[in-house]
Amino acid sequence: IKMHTNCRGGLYPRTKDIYRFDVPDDKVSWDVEYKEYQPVDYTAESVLQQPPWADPDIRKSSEPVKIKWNSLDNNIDRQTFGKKYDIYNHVPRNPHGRTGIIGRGLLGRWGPNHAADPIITRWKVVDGHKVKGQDGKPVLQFIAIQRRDTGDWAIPGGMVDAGELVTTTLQREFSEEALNALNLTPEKRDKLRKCLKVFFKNGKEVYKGYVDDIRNTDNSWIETVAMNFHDDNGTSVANLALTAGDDAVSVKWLDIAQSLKLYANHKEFMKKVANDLNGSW
Ligand code: RP5
Ligand code: MG
Ligand code: MG
Repeated sequence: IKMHTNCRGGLYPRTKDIYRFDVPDDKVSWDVEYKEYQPVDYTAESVLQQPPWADPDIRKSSEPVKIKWNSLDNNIDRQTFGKKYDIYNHVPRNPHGRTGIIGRGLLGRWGPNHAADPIITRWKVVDGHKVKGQDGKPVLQFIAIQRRDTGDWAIPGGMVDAGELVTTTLQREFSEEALNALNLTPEKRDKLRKCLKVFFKNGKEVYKGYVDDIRNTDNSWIETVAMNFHDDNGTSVANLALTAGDDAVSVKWLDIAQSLKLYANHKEFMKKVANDLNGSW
């Protein structure tokens, strides 16, 4: 199990005064005793209001809440891609260790919160020729969005809605964040959906598992499925006009290279993509 770093230390996102309890590297693992550990308890107001994507505050409710941990709970997927998570004090415990904060923070679900990340790639072409990187290999580009919340560049991913197929989430989030589909007329949106349906048929799994996301807590964390959709001759999605939408403020084709700085552990996914397609890194 890899140690998380983004969800440790400092101010919790979108708060003014919620600071994570310090967790040094050697105290991350639950197997190591940490007597002084006094994590802050924080769940955002937007989560406590219990929108459809959020669970009830099970620690505070008077009646016992029946949640099926580590399983498909009606249409909510509470399974992890890793080993089964443990339940401590009635709530799931982050399998990657301490984060300095308990409760759910900005996340709706106790335990895993499932996301999907569509990685759309093409070759970088200038004057009809593929551009080569320092390692002599052709340079790949992917569609990146700038996140409204942190300002970081990232994959246009998003959370899987209850009962939603991951293939649907991948297309929906890409359309919303990189093509601003939410602002299209229903007719145009429908046309777009049909076009994307074909392109999204040939996906390759890049990553499946825990995301080192700044929102993670001791009881709630993000897991994702990252899929690569490659437009090899640049004739399909590579030609779409990009417009940022929803929780994205900008969108553009970014060169895939080792120097990339991306949100969460998205850079790790890009390395895998470069390797899989034999592109420059
Ligand atoms: C990351 O946050 C995932 O990898 C995915 O890209 C994203 C999902 O959250 P939202 O974009 O919906 O905030 O952890
Ligand atoms: Mg979104
Ligand atoms: Mg998103």
